[in-house]
Amino acid sequence: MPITTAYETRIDHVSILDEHGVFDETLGQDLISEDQLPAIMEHLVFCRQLDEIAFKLQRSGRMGTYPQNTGQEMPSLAAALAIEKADWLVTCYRENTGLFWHGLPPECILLHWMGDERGNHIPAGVNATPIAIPIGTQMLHAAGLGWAEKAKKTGAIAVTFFGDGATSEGDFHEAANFAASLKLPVVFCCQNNGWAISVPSSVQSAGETFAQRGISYGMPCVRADGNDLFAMTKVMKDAVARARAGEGPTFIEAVTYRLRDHTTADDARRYRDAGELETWEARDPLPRLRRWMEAKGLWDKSQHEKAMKSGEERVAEIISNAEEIAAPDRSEFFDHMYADLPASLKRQRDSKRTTSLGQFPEDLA
Ligand SMILES: Cc1ncc(C[n+]2csc(CCOP(=O)(O)OP(=O)(O)O)c2C)c(N)n1
Ligand SMILES: [Mg+2]
Repeated sequence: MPITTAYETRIDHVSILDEHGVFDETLGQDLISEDQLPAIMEHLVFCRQLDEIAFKLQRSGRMGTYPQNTGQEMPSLAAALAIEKADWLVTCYRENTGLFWHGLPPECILLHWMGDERGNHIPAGVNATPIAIPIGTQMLHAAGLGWAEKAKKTGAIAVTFFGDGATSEGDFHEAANFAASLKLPVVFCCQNNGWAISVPSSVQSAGETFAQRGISYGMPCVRADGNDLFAMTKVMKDAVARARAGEGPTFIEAVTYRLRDHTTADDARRYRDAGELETWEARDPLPRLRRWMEAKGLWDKSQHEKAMKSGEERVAEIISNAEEIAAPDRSEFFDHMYADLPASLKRQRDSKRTTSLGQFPEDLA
């Protein structure tokens, strides 16, 4: 038989709570405890409030730029629910819900987008990396972290997030190949939100799915409804268990949608169809979860109002913490460059002058 099948595969699509409120009891059973759901909903309400206020801060000149997370809250939150404190979240910039759940102070994110480098100072004990703006770099960091944890035999793993556009970067392919070949404890989660700024995902890749990008590296691949917290939690838990058991990485494609502009420097109305937006607004992950929780008696209007009020107060406090941080001293610029600062730089630090501003007076003597 000259022609045989060299390879065959199948990619599953996982959905548990769909946009019509239908819940798959078999798959959804015991995924997230009912006791935990009210705290999750409070968190989601708070994160969305922060997202909307961050937009307004930028519009009123109090923030440089900001990429809204609205609509994409579930994938990273599911990761945070599925991992342990010692595990790593290695993200790009639409993963606030997961980062905050994993312990990152929200002030860090605001400071980052306000242009304050101290936003990238992750507190000790929070295993997260600074959000990555150069597209794709973080996937390599996740492979490296996974490799280090494996070498140290800690049992900790790394979950990395990236967009559909980022899968076209060489960095993705290097990280995926490295992690799969060495069976590293890493989870690759692609948030396919339909767009890479103005490039639709249909132009980004000729493949039917982004999930299949992991196949060539020998990773199990799965697609899930990225607007369904339960589906995302299931695929994350499965992938985390594989990584933890030493079985190597998994590729997850979370099918979701960016309900706002790419960043505050964008106007998506210029390239995006209003009808498409409307379709995805009906799939908004927050009202979907809220309706289901209300129907199950796990949430009600008064709890929602309370969450909105406490969320507003918390957001206000976080903004004032971020805005009232004392400006850094110029000399701090030198503190992180060298273990032992060379004499010429010590001189610049102490005089607050560079030779380009003219010679030092003592040299003229
Ligand atoms: C290396 C690099 N190239 C280009 C850019 C400019 N840029 C910023 S976001 C973006 C699109 C990213 O799309 P995707 O990966 O789908 O993420 P999304 O913004 O949709 O979440 C581009 C090209 C960048 N930040 N870094
Ligand atoms: Mg995208």
